[in-house]
Amino acid sequence: MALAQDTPTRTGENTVERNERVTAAAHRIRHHALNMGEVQGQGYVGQALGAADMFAAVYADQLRFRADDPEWAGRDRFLLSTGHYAIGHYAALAEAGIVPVEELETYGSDDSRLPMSGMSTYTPGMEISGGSLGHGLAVAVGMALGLRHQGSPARVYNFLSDGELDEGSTWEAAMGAHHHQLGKLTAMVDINALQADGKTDTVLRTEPVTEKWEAFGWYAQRVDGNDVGALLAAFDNAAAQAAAVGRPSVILCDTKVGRGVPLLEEREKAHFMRIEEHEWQLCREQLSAGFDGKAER
Ligand SMILES: Cc1ncc(C[n+]2csc(CCOP(=O)(O)OP(=O)(O)O)c2C)c(N)n1
Ligand SMILES: [Mg+2]
Repeated sequence: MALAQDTPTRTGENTVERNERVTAAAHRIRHHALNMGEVQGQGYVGQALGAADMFAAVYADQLRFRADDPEWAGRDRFLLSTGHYAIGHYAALAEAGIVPVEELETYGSDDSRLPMSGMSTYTPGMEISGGSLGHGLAVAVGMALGLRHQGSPARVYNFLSDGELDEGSTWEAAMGAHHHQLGKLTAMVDINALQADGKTDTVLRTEPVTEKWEAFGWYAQRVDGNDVGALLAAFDNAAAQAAAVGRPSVILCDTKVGRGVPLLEEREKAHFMRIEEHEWQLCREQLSAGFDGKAER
């Protein structure tokens, strides 16, 4: 069983080993994402690369799940509100052993279990259908309440985008989570400073983001979302400082669209990328060179 686990903590692992293990998982997630993107020749590849470290921190370190039983009642729930980030999530599910790696090449094809936008009815491990932005946190709040009612120890994670902070429903849910003292709820926001219509601060200015979440009663941390060590430390802090007192946590992650592939990091039209046939191999080479420390950054 690949990374399947009932308890995320690996005994005997030191901080360096933990960081290296999760960083390697993030690297494989990025490779999977490029391979999936190539199937269609285009897509939300930049988001998957940007958020790969977040997906890796969750799937390789935090979540309790059983790869051979994705609906195991005791599992932690990971809710992807941003259906268009499905490439990143499928790559993480493959890394976790929930979806076979070979299946990734069916991405977006007819009859595939991996549609272009995340849908719970199609994909094992996909808890919600998330294409309509701004709903994931409310579902996560309801799920966390329901699990608590059942006496379940399971935790709930919601992955949001910075565009979802434009939605009033996100903030209503944030108030509800605080009101109900949902200490087992963790939100992760991918602040890639980008939305479909342009840069986030030109579409709708949401800063100062950390202070807003704090004002809503959450334990809020802002980290470099492409720094695995910082992400893992933030999860540790959240568990130590918020969960025990019944306070929901949010980890605000500054990420770079296309991270790890310089060719894509520089793209102007980054929300939905079209990548030429000859560029995919170059992308993979740049990714590997960066990981092996051969690229100049
Ligand atoms: C309720 C809702 N409104 C509008 C859209 C159309 N839409 C799809 S992606 C997107 C951008 C949202 O921002 P973000 O998720 O931060 O974009 P990214 O970082 O992926 O570029 C929008 C407006 C949608 N899916 N749902
Ligand atoms: Mg965004």
